[in-house]
Amino acid sequence: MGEKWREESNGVVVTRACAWSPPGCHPVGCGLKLTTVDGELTKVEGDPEHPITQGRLCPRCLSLKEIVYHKDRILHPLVRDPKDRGKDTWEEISWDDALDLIEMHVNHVKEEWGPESIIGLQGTGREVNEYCFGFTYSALGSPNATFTMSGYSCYGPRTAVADYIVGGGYPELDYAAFFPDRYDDPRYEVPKYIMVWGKNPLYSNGDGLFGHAVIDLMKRGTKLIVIDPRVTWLAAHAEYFLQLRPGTDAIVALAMLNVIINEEIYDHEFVENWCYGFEDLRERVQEYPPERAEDVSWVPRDIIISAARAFANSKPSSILWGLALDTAKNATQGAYAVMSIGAICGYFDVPGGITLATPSPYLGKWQSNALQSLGPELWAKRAVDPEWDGFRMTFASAHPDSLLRYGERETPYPLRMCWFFGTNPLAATAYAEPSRWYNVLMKMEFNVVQDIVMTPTAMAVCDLFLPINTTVEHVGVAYPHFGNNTHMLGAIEDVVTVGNCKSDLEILLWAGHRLNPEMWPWRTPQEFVDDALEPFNMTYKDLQERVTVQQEFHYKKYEKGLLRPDGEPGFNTATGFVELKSTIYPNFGEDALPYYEEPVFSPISMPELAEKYPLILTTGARSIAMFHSEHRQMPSLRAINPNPVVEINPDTAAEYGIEEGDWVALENQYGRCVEKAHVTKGILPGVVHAQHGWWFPEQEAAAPNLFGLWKSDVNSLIPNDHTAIMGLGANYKSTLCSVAKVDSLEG
Ligand SMILES: Nc1nc2c(c(=O)[nH]1)N[C@H]1C(S)=C(S)[C@@H](COP(=O)(O)OP(=O)(O)OC[C@H]3O[C@@H](n4cnc5c(=O)[nH]c(N)nc54)[C@H](O)[C@@H]3O)O[C@H]1N2
Ligand SMILES: Nc1nc2c(c(=O)[nH]1)N[C@H]1C(S)=C(S)[C@@H](COP(=O)(O)OP(=O)(O)OC[C@H]3O[C@@H](n4cnc5c(=O)[nH]c(N)nc54)[C@H](O)[C@@H]3O)O[C@H]1N2
Ligand code: SF4
Ligand SMILES: [Mo]
Repeated sequence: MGEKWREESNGVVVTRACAWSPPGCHPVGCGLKLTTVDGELTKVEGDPEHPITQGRLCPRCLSLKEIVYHKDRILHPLVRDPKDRGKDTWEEISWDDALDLIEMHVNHVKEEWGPESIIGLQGTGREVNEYCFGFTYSALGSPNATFTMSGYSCYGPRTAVADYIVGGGYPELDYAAFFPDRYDDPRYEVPKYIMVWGKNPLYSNGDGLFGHAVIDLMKRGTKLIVIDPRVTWLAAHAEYFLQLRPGTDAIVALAMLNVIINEEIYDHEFVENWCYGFEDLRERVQEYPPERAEDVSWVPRDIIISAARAFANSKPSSILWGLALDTAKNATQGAYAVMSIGAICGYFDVPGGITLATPSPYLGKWQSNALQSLGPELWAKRAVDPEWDGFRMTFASAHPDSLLRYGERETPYPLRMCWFFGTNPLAATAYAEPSRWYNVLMKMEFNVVQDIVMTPTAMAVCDLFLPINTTVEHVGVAYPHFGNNTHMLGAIEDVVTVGNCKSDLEILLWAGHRLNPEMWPWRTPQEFVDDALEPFNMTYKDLQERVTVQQEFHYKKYEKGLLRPDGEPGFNTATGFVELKSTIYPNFGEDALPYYEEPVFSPISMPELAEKYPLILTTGARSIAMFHSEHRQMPSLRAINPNPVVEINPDTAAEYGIEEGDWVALENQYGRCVEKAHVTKGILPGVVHAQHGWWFPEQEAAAPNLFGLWKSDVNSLIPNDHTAIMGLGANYKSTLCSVAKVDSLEG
């Protein structure tokens, strides 16, 4: 230990820093050692002194140099006449002129239609997301900022469950991330089991979790229970593998609860002292014996029973819950059932269990001031359909599916300007049924995008392109779980400069200064970050010198009055207990207890449709080489994943005359897409898994091709408007399709 944050010798400078975005990643804040010579990045290595990643990096950071200096990067602001959308007629413009244009259009749309006609759209949890809602509220003056996945179905359902049921930040695997000595800290205990539920952390490192920690723990004796329709690496190394039909998670979880409750192997003391509604839950789970779960989910009852027993009888154990729980229609019920398992086994906030947290003060004050600046009248105009009170009460955000409908119907008000903050949603990423969004976006007066490369979304519908710099070109702070369970803060560094690119924050500061100077007083990103770090008695400079600062942590916070704002013991829920029976859900027209609901489109819910589209389609399991639609230009990464891949079981492939490497068309009542078949026993017969986010930067940019946007667009098969009652959940990982061999990608 003890290496300095920066060392220089003979003109070679080595800087230790943390990564976030761009290129895309969640705030894992992995440790980088960046070598620069004469202002040029010459080497990227893992930082062995980083407390969490300890020198390890995934291929995307290892190939950072390719991205930083890639020829496709946009190096100057670009503008195009809105009449020319889809044409490659971009022209360079100065930053000042770009800001003039923004000011003009924002003012015009506000005067003509009202500020609510401006919308701010974010994608996944990149750094810009921390600023873009506040910017939409306090600079653009609109209440309509949102994350554009149908049913807000990434992280949203899980955080709603965390808030309402658990009342303790985002519950996360305890991997000793808070402790300098990590696994050797005397307070820590290695989990006996980790239940990996609908997550593939080795590839995804989602939301701030360093996924490789699971392997660290396996080396120390942890065993796995994996719930996934595909045989991932972790599934192949699991003690129990529950290979389920996509979209049936809730029934598997309810059957595990059934076993744990009926066999009396739950933590009686925790349930008695800290849980509300246990008897009601006991009654509810009687409806879900393992036999019924087997029929529905295809997981053999014996495996459900043995996995439930192993988990409950092995203290401490933990749960990693992933995106597959969000991207189901009854997301808030599936995730609820899964967290209830953790609760009744007594694994919350114990060493080696499931960590809970209170919100991090980083940026909190600024975000809340920005929201307040809107005023109640404008806030009331936020696009959220009336039946989605659950959403309205939970998220300081517009609802993406409501916004789409407002845009389509032009009522109660039209949408006229869009600002894309780090999202490429037409490219089979955030949007379901993307062509519907395309039509709405084409009606806008003016669309602005901040990105690093020309994307299909920018080429199709944007008028002003603001080029941003990468994670090694600007100052910032990485903080895992976006403040919901933050084990460390990490310094993002500006070690090189490329072109005339600016950081997201710098652009927003400039634009904010023009549009609402009172709310945007900061002159530089560093000033802004210094202010945000004030609650930590730290400046950016202090963080830079320390590189990472681990946060303090206490186990069993519920016993010590550390979870609730009133300082009383208990959980930060309405009752003060973990709510095994929710006191809030019924207010939103939702059942107070977890239940199972078939996916909207499945052989059981739609047997006639399934005759035409007989296969179950799950999508978007992460590729290690790609972050959603990103990285398709990078030679080292494209070599790992050169084509869009659809995984098919050998039996299913034989039935349809498909062989390894064939191009195949997937089709359903919503749309069609072409991908390359990978025939593998790693997926259940009758189920196919298709990659998402595909476009082809090497193809023609201009419309109608738009970098091949619509060719491998699996999201054109995913329905919108099918969220659950609370407005949370969607169908990205469970719908129906047919498969047929075609000649080529063009097929
Ligand atoms: N490399 C890389 N990393 C990423 C991203 C990326 O694009 N690339 N994206 C980031 C984002 S935004 C997110 S949200 C996270 C998500 O990361 P994760 O939470 O890990 O989610 P996925 O990788 O989408 O899916 C995880 C697993 O769910 C399985 N699965 C599919 N359908 C079902 C189902 O119905 N039930 C169950 N139980 N399992 C199912 C898949 O087979 C897959 O193995 O990753 C983040 N990290
Ligand atoms: N079928 C299917 N579709 C899915 C999923 C699935 O599992 N299946 N997963 C979904 C999930 S969980 C999510 S979160 C969405 C994600 O959806 P999006 O976030 O829209 O994903 P991307 O297409 O990668 O868009 C990100 C864009 O922002 C740029 N970018 C990267 N970092 C930054 C940054 O720091 N600042 C700025 N300004 N730009 C940046 C990138 O170059 C890229 O063009 O996709 C969803 N789509
Ligand atoms: S998860 Fe991978 S891409 Fe993301 S910061 Fe860590 S090493 Fe980099
Ligand atoms: Mo996501």
